[in-house]
Amino acid sequence: MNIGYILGPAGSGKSHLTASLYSWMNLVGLDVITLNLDPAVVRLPYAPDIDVRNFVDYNELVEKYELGPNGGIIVAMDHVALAIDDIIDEMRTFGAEYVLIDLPGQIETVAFRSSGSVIINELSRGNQMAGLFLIDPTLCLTASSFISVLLFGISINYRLKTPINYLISKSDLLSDERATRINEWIENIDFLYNDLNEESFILNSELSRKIAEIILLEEGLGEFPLVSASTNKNMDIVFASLQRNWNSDSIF
Ligand SMILES: Nc1nc2c(ncn2[C@@H]2O[C@H](COP(=O)(O)OP(=O)(O)OP(=O)(O)O)[C@@H](O)[C@H]2O)c(=O)[nH]1
Ligand SMILES: [Mg+2]
Repeated sequence: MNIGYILGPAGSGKSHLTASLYSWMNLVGLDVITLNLDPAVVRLPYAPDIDVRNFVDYNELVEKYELGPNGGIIVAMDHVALAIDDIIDEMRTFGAEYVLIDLPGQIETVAFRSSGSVIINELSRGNQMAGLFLIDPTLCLTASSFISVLLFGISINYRLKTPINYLISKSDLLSDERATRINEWIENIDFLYNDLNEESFILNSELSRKIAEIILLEEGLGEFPLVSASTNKNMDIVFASLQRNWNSDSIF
């Protein structure tokens, strides 16, 4: 199976992108299914073919162990890790060529805890994996916030060790001016560096420049397509970027 998993900060549009990409793939005749891997989600903008909520009862765990929202999702993801073989068995019964996985809002629980590595490692066994990291443009109004979101994506990449493409989500909310600015930051490091310097920035400017150079020049994060789940903008480009990673032997 070719598995595309969708991650990004809370509210960055993961579930809506899953819905939008699924619809596009279906429309062009690809054999695709969706897996909701968020045990705590209440409403989804699509009807998942496989739903982790049928394997792990988040509310019951919260009640049983008297947990708050963060403790609840941590314990629930531990239970997802325990149930991952059964989830994969159900995935296989569909015999689909492509699977899209919608990850939980609290992405730290997947990225930074061992349950997340267990889940991703098990899914990777015998399958091609590729991630999509959503950059919410409303969180990138300044150069420093743009860098901090990218660093978050890179640190997740270190943990999950599968190739990741970076997308700018909710592009229908972006003014032309903001879209141009973000594009300039990506295309020309001097724009990013100048804007960083204009902020009263806490890191020293030499360190800022080095970080910007490493993540945009040396890390080679690739293109940053502007996508929108509201208008279905650039779903073909998103699929092509997944496909490049599925077809490559690259290990991050
Ligand atoms: N305008 C616009 N709004 C969007 C788009 N994608 C998502 N949204 C809105 O952003 C909010 C969050 O979207 P979700 O898809 O639930 O985001 P998520 O990353 O799955 O959220 P969590 O799982 O809670 O972290 C919702 O109010 C969506 O309607 C988009 O492409 N355009
Ligand atoms: Mg979601």
